[in-house]
Amino acid sequence: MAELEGLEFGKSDFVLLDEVTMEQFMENLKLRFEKGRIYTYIGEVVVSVNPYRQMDIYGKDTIDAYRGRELYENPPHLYAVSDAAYKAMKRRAKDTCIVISGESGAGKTEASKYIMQYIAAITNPSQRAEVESVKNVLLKSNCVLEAFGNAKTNRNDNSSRFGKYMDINFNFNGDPTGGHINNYLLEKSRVVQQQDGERNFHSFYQLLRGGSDEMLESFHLQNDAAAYIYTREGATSNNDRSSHKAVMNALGVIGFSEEEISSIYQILASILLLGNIQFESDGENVQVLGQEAVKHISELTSTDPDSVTKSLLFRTVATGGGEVIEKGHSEQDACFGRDAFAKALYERLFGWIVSRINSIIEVKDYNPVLHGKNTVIGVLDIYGFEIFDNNSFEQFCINYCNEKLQQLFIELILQQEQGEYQREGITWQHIDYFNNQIIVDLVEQPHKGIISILDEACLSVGKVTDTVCLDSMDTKLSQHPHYTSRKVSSFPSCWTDTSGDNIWKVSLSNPVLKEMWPDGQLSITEVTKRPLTAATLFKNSIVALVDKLACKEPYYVRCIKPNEMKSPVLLDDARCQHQVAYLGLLENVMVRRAGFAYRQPYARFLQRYKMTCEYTWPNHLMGSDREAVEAIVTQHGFQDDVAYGHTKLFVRTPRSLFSLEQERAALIPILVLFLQKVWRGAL
Ligand code: AOV
Ligand code: MG
Repeated sequence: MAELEGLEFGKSDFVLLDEVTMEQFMENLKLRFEKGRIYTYIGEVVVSVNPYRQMDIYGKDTIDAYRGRELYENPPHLYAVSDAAYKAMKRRAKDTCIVISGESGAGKTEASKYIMQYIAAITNPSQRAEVESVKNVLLKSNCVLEAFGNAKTNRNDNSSRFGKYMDINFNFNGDPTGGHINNYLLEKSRVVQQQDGERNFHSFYQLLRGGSDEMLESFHLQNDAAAYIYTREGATSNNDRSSHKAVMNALGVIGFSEEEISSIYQILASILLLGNIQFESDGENVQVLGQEAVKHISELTSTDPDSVTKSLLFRTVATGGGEVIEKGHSEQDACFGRDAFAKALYERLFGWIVSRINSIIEVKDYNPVLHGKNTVIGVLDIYGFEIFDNNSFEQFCINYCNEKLQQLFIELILQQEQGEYQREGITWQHIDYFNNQIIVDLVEQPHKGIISILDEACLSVGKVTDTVCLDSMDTKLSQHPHYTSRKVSSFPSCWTDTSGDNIWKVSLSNPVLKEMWPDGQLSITEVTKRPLTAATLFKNSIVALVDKLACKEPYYVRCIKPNEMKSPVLLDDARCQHQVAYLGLLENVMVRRAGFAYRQPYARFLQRYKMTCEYTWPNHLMGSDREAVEAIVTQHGFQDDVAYGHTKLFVRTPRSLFSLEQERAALIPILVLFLQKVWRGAL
């Protein structure tokens, strides 16, 4: 609200626009971007534009300036909302969450890291060792998860290929005591195939470029990404070398043992070797080409080479009579099985790393009676909305997840406004907005939605093809206003995740692999019972996530990607308008302004503006703060522009406060002069 930086930097809150139009919104966004002001508020929501350059706004001085301050006391910043979430958690014992959204490359992951760094910096002033260690693990976990869960895509060089929700637990002192990470659907298809110009997960290149000669030799690897089918599309870089070091260090700091760390890299190496295995067929029998690789994989995973070969060439099927027989793969099926197995290995490895981190940071020995309420701040950083040349199953899931979060944003922002007006006894005017519930329903409605329709199609008897999937959607959804028929590829296999029905009959002695496959066999899926499809499992996990977020006090960061070129100087109008529109930012401004643009507890308002009124300066003699605030408002003549709530003053138009701010700004130098004279004894 306060124009702390002067108007040459544009308006620090979109609520202050003269008119809420796309033109004015864009003009302000552009002006601020050009002036290096990447953050702007809509009330308590932070709109962030990716600067695509290093900004000098995250240092210790900035952290100190924001620590413990109110939102309007400083220019807009991630730190201000982080502090607001932290204060709500600490002062009011509220569980809060910070939800970061925006499309791929808009700056979500960077924002989530700054938020965590801020929280780490402002907590544990007494430097207690156990709290420092928790903070360290939380911060270092980012480095590890990025290595294994991020990759270069055509939209973002460091794109998150998994969703992450991290809870940070706090004790009654407001110091972190632990945390928990939930991960959502890793894009495992990337392990075996990438689109042109993209890379596999960073971890592979880091190992190949950064692993020591001895390490690579013992893994039977060459330090050349082009030598492996799974990584030959992307090249390694010097960054991979330094990142490898950082990841090894982070794993150690977090508390992974030496054995665990080598197992992780052994599994990565096995996946690379597995990808190079080829098959040949003499028309009848299929053979593995290159027994050497099989031997190396067995060695790295501590398994028996014969059973590895057997698992690559045969699958177990149940006959009509209930007998279980082994059936030879065709060459194509063998390739498919190999890739399915590589994907499963990587997915399990990633899941295992997350659960290992969780076991280290989980809050232990917490006694609520002794320690008071254990409160939580959740930080959500998911994969952003994306459209590729060929959108696949994973994009369907990613984009559905983004729709769900948009739905939550709509509900919570409106709910919050309404709730606040109700609590304070104020009536307000309703605003229309596009409710994307219809899109969410199209995807997830029982029986009628895409997930139900495809579940039914994919689990039916007989051969399920992409055409079968498409036909059943076309038949049932062609009347839906938001449905367009699009060609799909590889849907049935991804959808059910059972296409690689294949149990690797390999007994496990490697302890990490044993933990990854607690059932004792390297089974990709269970063949005995009909499992939930991957799509339904994903939907269930997202529904659970939304429930988790909905019961917390939310804070929002809405990230905008300024251009497609990663340029620090270009703000592409059309691209940004599109994002402003689908993020519902104009509606957000309208809702915020519909009733009352600003609200402030009486005491705070008084503290800030008491100098502008003779009845309140230096102290008021009225019965209550509310009466004192009434005196200020009346003296400045905007009594028709406000409403008095039970604990807060509500101001309808920004203009009123703006004039008050200007008066305050004009008075400050006079006041300073006055105080200086008092100190010098001149008065
Ligand atoms: P994302 O998380 O929103 O995309 P990132 O946070 O990875 O996007 O940001 C993409 C890139 O933009 C980063 O690697 C940085 O180079 C740059 N960047 C973003 N924010 C900042 C900042 N505040 N300061 C400087 N550079 C920044 V995705 O994970 O693809 O949806 O799935
Ligand atoms: Mg990201």
